[in-house]
Amino acid sequence: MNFKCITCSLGEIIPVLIACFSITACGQSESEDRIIPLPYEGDPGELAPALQEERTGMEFILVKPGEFMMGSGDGETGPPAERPRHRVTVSRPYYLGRYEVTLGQFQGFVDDTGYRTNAEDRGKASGWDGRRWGKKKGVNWKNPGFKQETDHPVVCVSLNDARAFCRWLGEGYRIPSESEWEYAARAGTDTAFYWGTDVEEVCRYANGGDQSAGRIFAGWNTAACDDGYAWTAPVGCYLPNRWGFHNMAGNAWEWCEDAWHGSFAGAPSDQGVWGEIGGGGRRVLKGGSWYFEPQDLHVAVRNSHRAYEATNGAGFRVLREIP
Ligand SMILES: [Ca+2]
Ligand SMILES: [Ca+2]
Repeated sequence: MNFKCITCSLGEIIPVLIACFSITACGQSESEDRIIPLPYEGDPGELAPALQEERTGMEFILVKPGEFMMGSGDGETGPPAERPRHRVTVSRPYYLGRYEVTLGQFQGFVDDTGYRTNAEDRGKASGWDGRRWGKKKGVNWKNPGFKQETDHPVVCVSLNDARAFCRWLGEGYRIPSESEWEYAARAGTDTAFYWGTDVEEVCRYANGGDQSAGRIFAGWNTAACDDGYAWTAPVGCYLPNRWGFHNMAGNAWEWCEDAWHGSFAGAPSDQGVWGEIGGGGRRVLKGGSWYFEPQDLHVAVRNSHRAYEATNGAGFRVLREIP
């Protein structure tokens, strides 16, 4: 395991996990052999609280069963798409990535397989270029329109691309359902933000539209604080939620498998995907992105794109099932 430290604008030195790649042939199914339990002194018969995927260095945190209230509450400003708030029971434990998938991890997948993303095949992706929003020719994960390091979240990846990355990791890896995602993001909280109700704390927990962005992008309604990054930031550069997940708010939108519905009316009360798995219509994205105004980085925020669409604000996080 390799670590490096970066200096955030917050003035802190924070260790950031760097991917370690030992490339194996495409299509090999070695996921069980590649899993390394992280140090754990508990009962050997218990599920380890965290695992590491050896080839990529990705860390996964155990999410235990429970119940939660999904969507925006009565006192919150969320739109109709985040309502009605409804109870969801999570009956099956799972592991979820501690961080968004990084540019370096996605590079390892492409190096191993020769995979071409939807944005590369289509010759374009959508996003903000510093002056306007829209589709941009030549924009893709290698060239999102701004500088990234290998420990930033990969962006300009479609849901199809994210699914392909999961297949490469092996059996049991997949994109989470929206309820699995929001349960982990809330981490036992029921407030608008997973750090509480104070929007002024946003720069401690999330990379959103802040003073760094406001100095570059004229007219942005930014947070009063400075998180140090106008575009994407290294994963893990901000405080985690109570269960240890980083960047569930901001940095990059994260794909979920659920088909898009304009409200939660009729939503499932379990952790299953709402709609068929693998569909190509509009699918859900969660968590907001680096360009978001602070109040919009609340935990219930949701958006949608078609499964082939890519933007420079969206990436993904991986779930690992427990057999
Ligand atoms: Ca920022
Ligand atoms: Ca995120």
